[in-house]
Amino acid sequence: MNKTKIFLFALVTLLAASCMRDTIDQGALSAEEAMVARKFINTVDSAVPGELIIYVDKASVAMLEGVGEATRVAMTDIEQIADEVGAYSIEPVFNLKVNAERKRALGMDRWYAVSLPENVDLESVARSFASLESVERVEFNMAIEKPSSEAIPFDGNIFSSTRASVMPFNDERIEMQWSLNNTAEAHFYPTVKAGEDINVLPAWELTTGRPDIIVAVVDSGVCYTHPDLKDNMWVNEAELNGADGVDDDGNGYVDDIYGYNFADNMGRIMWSAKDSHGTHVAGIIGATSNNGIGIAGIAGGSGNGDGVRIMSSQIMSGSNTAGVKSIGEAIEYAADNGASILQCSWGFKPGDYPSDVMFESGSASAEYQALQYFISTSNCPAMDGGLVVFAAGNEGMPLAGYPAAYNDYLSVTAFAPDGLPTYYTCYDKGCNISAPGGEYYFVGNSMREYGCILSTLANGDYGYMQGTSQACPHVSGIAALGLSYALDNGLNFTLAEFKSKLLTSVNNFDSVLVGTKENVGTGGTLNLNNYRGKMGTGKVDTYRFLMSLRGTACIPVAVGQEVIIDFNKYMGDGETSIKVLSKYTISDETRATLGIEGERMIGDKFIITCTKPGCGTITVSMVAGGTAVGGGQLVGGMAIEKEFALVAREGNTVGDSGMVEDAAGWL
Ligand SMILES: [Ca+2]
Ligand SMILES: [Ca+2]
Ligand SMILES: [Ca+2]
Repeated sequence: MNKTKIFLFALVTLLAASCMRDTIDQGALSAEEAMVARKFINTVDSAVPGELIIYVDKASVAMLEGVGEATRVAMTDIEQIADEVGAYSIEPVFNLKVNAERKRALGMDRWYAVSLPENVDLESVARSFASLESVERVEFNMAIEKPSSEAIPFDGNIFSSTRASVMPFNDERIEMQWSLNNTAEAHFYPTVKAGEDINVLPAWELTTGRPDIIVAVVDSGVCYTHPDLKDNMWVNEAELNGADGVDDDGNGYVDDIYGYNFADNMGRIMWSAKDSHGTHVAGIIGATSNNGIGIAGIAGGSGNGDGVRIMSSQIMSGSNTAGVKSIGEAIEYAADNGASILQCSWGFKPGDYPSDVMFESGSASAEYQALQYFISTSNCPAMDGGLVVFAAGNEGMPLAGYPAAYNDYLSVTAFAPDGLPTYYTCYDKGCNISAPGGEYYFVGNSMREYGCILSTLANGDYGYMQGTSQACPHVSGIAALGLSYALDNGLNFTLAEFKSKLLTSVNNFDSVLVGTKENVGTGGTLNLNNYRGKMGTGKVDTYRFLMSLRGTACIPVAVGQEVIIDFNKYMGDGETSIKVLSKYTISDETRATLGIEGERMIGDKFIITCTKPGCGTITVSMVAGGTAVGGGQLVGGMAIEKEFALVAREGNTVGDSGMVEDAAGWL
């Protein structure tokens, strides 16, 4: 990229006589030392050698930006330190060529990266900078933990089954995607359970995505030539049709056609067969659906070029993993170039969290600053802001990773085809919602992969992976469908509303968290009680989410049981002044889908049996105000109709009174 670099050596001769000072003031008072220590965002332990990030005061920004101007005679105290420690350059972390005004208002212009010889004592240099009044924070450029990208290649097995008739798309391998529609077929997993999926089939009848919704996959490079991804890639047309080596669209990045490669600092997105993590994640969200090949993406369209678009914001490349600085830039890039969902299946090592002091004082780090910038950027008219989705982490710890654990981002835990927690998923603190992440199982000594998630690989083929890295893009894909549906219907939400609707459109998790799970993945045993109330609000449900965006209450119904529905429960505070009439409509389609039997109204209670799992709607007539509808000169209530969604699942329970009890996730 063409960032203005401040080359310090240019000033060295000018200011050769400038006073040298001790880089470490050995005689400092302990109060001063404490002041310096408070400026440290993280520890030196995982720092990338030769790199340091500093957050400077406003006055210093003006001076540092003035470097190189002819009238400039003095060196800032920051430059003096940099000079003393032999720094090569000080350059702004963020890209002020785009949206500079907003970035300055947020203080993003105050982050600088200092490039140093690799052999300097970074901690001591950091202390020198921190001792300056003009430096408010110092951050070591820690690298993220490279997630496992081991995939088991697709083995050619497609289990023909009854599922074929219900899957709406013609993708060759859609049969193997249990997370889209789990019908409890044992070849996926020994203790597989029906309905433990994301309930996307009925949602696809409402929307399959939109090409104006952009999801940034912040990960290793997305293989944009993959036959099942190439049609759903975000494309920077100006660069595609522009000149090599030229920043044709002036966004600060040269040749960024499908995104930008921050790991290698170049426009070209890179991948290798062994480096499929980002490609796998991308396929779950946006593999082209209904194109006759491979798999279906959650928001991959209907085969008519109408899927959501994937932007590759690359932060890992082979053995290269980006540090804080490049990650900040990658997130900023996504915001500046149109993404409204940030897909993040990565995190820092548990020991690399910013200190508790930083959490408590609300002090930002460079990556936090970038994430907050993404959140505050609206690139889709259906949502005010950007949605950040993180994988909770695979350490099996009762704490989400960092930055996933921050309150502002969704952090996704992983469940297996049995609807129980996976052996690896993080849970508890900082975790928000659960989605299918998949799990291996063993038959004797041989490992079976069908319980994992099948998606695209960087060699142009397909393969299975497991992890919260796979659960996370399920939520990103569902969010992308939600934005598509909202745009289709002219709806607009604040980011808080959108997140709230997503987090409450879930199926109950806690009801199955009793006893133990014999761990098919590792041979160990999970105590399920440990996970109660700790897997997030519940298991994400795509159809419920779209209904929630539409403002239609979802009523869970147990399959094969007669249930009594009290619509009054869904009237909000209007219950006492709204009378439910014995009049309703159910479409033939809903009747057929749910296999409805024995339906009748008794008073204002509705009795129904759904013999098949599925979703449909019922419209009920009511009188608002009074007991009867008025008409002509008659004084009376107003006739209104209200739509409800019936969600019939095997897992739904009914209470003693026959009332549906599954309260979690109701609107
Ligand atoms: Ca460009
Ligand atoms: Ca170009
Ligand atoms: Ca496909």
